[in-house]
Amino acid sequence: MRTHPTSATSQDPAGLLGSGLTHPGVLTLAPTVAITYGTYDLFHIGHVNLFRRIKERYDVLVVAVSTDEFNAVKGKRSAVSYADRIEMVRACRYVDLAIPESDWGQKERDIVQYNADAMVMGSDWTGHFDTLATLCEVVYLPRTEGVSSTELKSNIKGESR
Ligand code: C2G
Repeated sequence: MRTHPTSATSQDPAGLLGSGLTHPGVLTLAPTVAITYGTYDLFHIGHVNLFRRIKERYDVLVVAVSTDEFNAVKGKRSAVSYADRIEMVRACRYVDLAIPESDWGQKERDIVQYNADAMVMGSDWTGHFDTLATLCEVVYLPRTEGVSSTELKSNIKGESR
């Protein structure tokens, strides 16, 4: 936890940082902020586990959900629309704020805008975002084995049976 002077408004874009901890003229403990990125197609336990593990380490979780247009750039096509995917992420109790992810370069901007202490991804992205370590902690957490949107899709199509 960081200590922080009371005037935290410019660093509190979503009113997450100031809640209940600030008293005029008193040094406050600013909550720690983590940000993560993904498609979250066919929202599953692997996504939930990642969010839960992040909230076990940080006070505030900001999740950037890839738009359908950005997924096309990533060469991915999701079964569930962006509008529904971000609503499902928002409905997860571990998530404090969900925003759109629309390009590879937005991470640097987001880390500064949300005053993030950490950018966290699952271990399948290990090493991919180390350059962000100049701005904040870069953390790769173990993936949940045995579940993925791709596997779910092929199960549904009955391909694996
Ligand atoms: N994940 C996990 N366990 C699984 C499946 C996924 O921990 N069984 C994690 C991934 O490691 C990732 C997050 O869930 O951190 C979202 O995964 P995807 O929706 O597959 O995200 P992806 O399309 O890889 O997009 O800028 C980064 C990209 O947006 C990542």
